[in-house]
Amino acid sequence: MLTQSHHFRIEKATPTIGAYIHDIDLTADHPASLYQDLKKALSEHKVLFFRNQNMSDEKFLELGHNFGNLEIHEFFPCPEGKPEIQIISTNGGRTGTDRWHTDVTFRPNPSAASILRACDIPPDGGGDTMWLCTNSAFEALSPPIQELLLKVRGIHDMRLGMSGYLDPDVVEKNARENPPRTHPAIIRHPLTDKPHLFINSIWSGGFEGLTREEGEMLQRFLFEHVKRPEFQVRFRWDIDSIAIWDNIATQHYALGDYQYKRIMNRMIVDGVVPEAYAN
Ligand SMILES: O=C(O)CCC(=O)C(=O)O
Ligand SMILES: [Fe+2]
Repeated sequence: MLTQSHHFRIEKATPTIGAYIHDIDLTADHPASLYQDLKKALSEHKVLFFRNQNMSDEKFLELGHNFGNLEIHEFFPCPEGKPEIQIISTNGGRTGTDRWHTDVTFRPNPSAASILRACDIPPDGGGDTMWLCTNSAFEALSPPIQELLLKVRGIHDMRLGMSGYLDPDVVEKNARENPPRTHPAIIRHPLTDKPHLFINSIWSGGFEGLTREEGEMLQRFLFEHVKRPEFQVRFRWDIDSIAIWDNIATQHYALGDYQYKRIMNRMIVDGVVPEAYAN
């Protein structure tokens, strides 16, 4: 059943994932029912795209607070006095986020949602972001592989994701505060109850109970499997575009195909400890 709202218009981006939200000004004051409708649309479409949303940092924070409690992130700078906003500034090439991932799965309770705003983007294109649906990725696996994955927990390790991208001292300090932990390989989405593949190519480091060789083989297969275009959507940014994604239900990939200072602002909304789909 497709969510309809009298507050805005929804246009699906693909049959699987993504929706453009039209006729909405996120800087205006809105009733709680509008945010309820947006959250429903987010559960259904997994990533929502908005254009022409010119706003101050204060308005951006207000938007974030309407989605939940905002978290502070370990490694990004923030605007003066606004620790809940991360400034993600890149110049293209290997940025570290040009790998399929779910944000902060090294945490006990990875974020429920992320909100990203384009502040400056390459003028001639490039720097698109892609998302994939981890429920579709799970459903496309054959039943014996699903059964295996339903029984195991994946290891998530901050050190694996950050090594080579950040100053080694920063990696060490953060890794000490965030030791490796496990999450079920297939989680139950807390809002939709659907099964989602919860292994990603930035933070995942094998499986509890499998040998290293078995884990590496299974992971390599899953990292390839999620790359099927049928699971994905790609968004071309304009300045003042916003994307809001359900972090648990998706993975994303920021393309590094530009040579320009690209500046994004992001907020992350706190989530719950993921539960196994089958328990
Ligand atoms: O810069 C982007 O498009 C996305 C970067 C990213 O991985 C994130 O914001 O979590
Ligand atoms: Fe990310």
